[in-house]
Amino acid sequence: MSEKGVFQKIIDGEIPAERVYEDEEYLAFKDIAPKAPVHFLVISKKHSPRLDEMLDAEGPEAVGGLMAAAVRTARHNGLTDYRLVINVGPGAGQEVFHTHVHILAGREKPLPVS
Ligand code: DGP
Repeated sequence: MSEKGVFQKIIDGEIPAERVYEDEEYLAFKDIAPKAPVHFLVISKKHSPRLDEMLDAEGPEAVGGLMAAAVRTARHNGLTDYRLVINVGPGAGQEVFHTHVHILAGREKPLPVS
């Protein structure tokens, strides 16, 4: 078993995060280094390292479920216009290997997240 990752520690309450949405399967919290006035991260509580591996291991329902959780997070926080970003792999800027969706809002053109 590999060492517990930072997002798993957030799920388990071992490190603090400002939670903005949560249900049985998903958790969303504020990014520690926001790239826009609103910058949330949405994760599944079931760990998968990256989006392509999530698809292979769990199927398209898991990918769709994560995207739906991102939309619910946006709605829950009163957002109507926002950008969703998923970095897949280190070459694309992925630094945390627990698949996550960035929600960026509050700026006309949010900066890239890597
Ligand atoms: P990515 O580059 O796509 O893997 O994005 C990882 C994001 O995770 C990055 O924007 C910063 C954020 N992040 C890293 N560590 C923590 C943490 O301990 N708490 C919170 N809230 N966010 C974190």
